[in-house]
Amino acid sequence: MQQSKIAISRTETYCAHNYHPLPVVVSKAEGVWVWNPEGHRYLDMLSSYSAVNQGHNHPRIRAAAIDQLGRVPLTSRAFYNDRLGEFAEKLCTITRKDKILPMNTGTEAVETSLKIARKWGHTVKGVLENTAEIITFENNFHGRTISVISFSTEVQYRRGFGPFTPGFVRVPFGNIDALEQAITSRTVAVLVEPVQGEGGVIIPPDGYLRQMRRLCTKKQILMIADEVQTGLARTGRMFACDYEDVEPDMYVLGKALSGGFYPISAVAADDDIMQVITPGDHGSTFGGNPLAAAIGSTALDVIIEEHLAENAERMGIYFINALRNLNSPHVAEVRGKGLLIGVDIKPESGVAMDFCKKLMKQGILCKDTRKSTMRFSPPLTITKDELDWALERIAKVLT
Ligand code: IF1
Repeated sequence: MQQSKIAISRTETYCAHNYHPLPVVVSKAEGVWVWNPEGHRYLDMLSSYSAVNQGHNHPRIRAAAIDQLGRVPLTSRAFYNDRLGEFAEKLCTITRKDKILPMNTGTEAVETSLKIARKWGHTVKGVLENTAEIITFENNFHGRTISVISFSTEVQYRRGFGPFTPGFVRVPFGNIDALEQAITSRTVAVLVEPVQGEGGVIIPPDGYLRQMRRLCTKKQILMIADEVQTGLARTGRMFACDYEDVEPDMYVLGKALSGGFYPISAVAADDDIMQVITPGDHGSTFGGNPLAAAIGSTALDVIIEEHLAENAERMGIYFINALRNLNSPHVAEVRGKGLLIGVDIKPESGVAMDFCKKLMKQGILCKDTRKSTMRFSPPLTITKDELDWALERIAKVLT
């Protein structure tokens, strides 16, 4: 435990306490498995918050990264590079959009989509400058910047960080009438997570996204789908919107866009929207760099060629049914879509973190959210045998 203890104490001494991690140190990772410095193996059922859908350290993505590192990692967008075009074309094909705007973190891509929506509202829809409104949902999570937490409903994410950015309206998630009533002549967009991840794996009623799509089309409002966490096969389809055959006006992507090797994010939209951005309007030092493009291009290949969406759907159904069949006295509800799964712990049984700590002792890593929900989101490469290995241990803790 010596090396782990040293790693933890140095991190606590020299790193801001903006997280309270489980007391486990990961020093090696491959596929669904991670190891601590002392050689203990754990099954990772968080997947770095869905950034390693392809499994940790995927060899093909690693090879692409190493190859590009030997050429040129960063050029800035002041010049072209020979990798971005290929990555952009591949992502346009997958999203069925005309263009992408490459950024680095998910939050940056969310901010980018908000800027595009506001500029589209002012220049195309004709909303008076500085009056644009964007509708968001209670229990949302879209990142940590000041504008994004301006529309968060989580007290802790906002406490002490004001004043907040105006122009955002919040309505209950899943209620189409509340959404319709919140629309005004100044509304330019709706920002939605097709499944609310941090909110506790909240799945909206069937047809909700389709109704939202119809309403946005009718009212000339942009539908922005934040698929940073639900996208790229996590819920059993390439995008969670695919379950309802909904085409949002903008996709916001991140996390698994790199397979966990590098911060890569992007906004995808058609020309009639993306054309509002002209040279110099927006950007970032690392956005669209050749290393990110090389990694992202291969990360997308892996998702498609290894049929990760199909596996996520099949394994998700198996896993959810097995969790329900445990009939645990501590579990109030098991819900999920693909391998984005939430298990609600009954208040009388304690908080979800208590069970995450017990699972860690059994060699399984997962995370709680909103105190009462355990979140299971293993890499989408997981096999039935690996799930059975996990279920044996989860049964010990939950029954
Ligand atoms: C943390 C949550 C998950 C996201 C959606 C944008 C972003 C995220 C739907 C921003 C990021 C991460 C952030 C991380 C923990 C994790 C998380 F618990 F915070 F909400 F996954 F559920 N849209 N989610 O889920 O992307 O800037 O982080 O790349 O902040 O603690 P990012």
